Amino acid sequence: SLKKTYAKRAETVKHPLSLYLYKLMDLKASNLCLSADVATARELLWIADKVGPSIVVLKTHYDMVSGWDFHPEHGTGARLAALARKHGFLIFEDRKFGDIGNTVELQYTSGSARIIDWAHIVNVNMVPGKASVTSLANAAARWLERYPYEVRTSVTVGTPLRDEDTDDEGASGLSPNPNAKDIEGGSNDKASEGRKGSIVSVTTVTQQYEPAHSPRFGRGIAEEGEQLFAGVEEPPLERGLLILAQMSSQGNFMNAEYTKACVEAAREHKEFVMGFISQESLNSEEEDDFIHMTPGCQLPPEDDDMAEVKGDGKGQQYNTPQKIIGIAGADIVIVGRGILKAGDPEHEAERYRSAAWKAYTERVR
Ligand code: UP6
Repeated sequence: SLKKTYAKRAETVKHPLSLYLYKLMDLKASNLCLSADVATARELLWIADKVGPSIVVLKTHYDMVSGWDFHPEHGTGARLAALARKHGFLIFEDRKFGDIGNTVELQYTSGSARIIDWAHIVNVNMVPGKASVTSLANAAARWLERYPYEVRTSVTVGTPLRDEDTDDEGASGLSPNPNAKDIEGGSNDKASEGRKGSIVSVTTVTQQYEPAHSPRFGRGIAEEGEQLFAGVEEPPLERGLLILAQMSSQGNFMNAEYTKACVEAAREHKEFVMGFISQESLNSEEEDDFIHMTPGCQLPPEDDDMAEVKGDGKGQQYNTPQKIIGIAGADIVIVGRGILKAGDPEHEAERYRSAAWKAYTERVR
């Protein structure tokens, strides 16, 4: 199954959000997740907009971000959700829930952050037992049911906008530009071949909802005039979970037996569990199609590609995209400081995207 393309997997996968993600990956020629570990909400929104075209998932740790605005309609979560619609990526809050079922449920759905409202994906540290997975699954199902009226947005796609036109922050009165170009990945770059998709502006949006409920952010609701990534539909409302089955850190306690229990829990909750945070592919049974996202990823510096990638001196261990995707068989690389600490994060994100995509194309060839 390591030979199967993302497009092929999209044809059979059951989880609606995984289906959406596979489509995005295929369309953007990207299997890159940015771990947006920045200090302020301002930087978070800035980096999400800059790196958005190169990634399919944006990973957050909302609790390390200062100035996070909790306002449901125009706070940080809402603004991230709008950027996710504009560039075509999913938001993954790396909360690593790890408590009794009742507590994780409340941490997921309540409090100031109301994570479930803006994060398409969350993850769980299953140390307290499988009940934490069941509870999060139930919470997500209830959340979905609370909006049975379904906000239907019908989007008439307008003229594609040029990339440059979207740079300006306050540019919501964007002038449609007929000379639109596709999001490019460098024309002489082999790994970016076949990338499609561009940003368009929404011209018509119809929303219907019961008067008792106001439309909430984070549920893929676009507004008139908003910029949208064209090529795939908006993400489904279903939420997804990743189980933390293996860690990248030195001397961690997640042994083989623990990892096996994580796979079992995933198989028991296929309607909610999309896959794993792991260091390798854990799909074994014929029908398994879990998605694997792997942190602990860096490339050697551009000017010294023979340099070894090691750790950060604080327990983190790094592997290259080639090793993670090509050899270990994971699907998405998660990169934080490798991109964030670079002089030009936008350029560096493209370098990681291209390397990880190359490892994938070589694997499925
Ligand atoms: N992360 C790991 N290893 C794991 C699980 N999660 O590093 O096993 C998370 C960290 C951080 C990111 O919390 O947000 O992935 C890695 O960042 P880095 O690329 O800067 O090391």
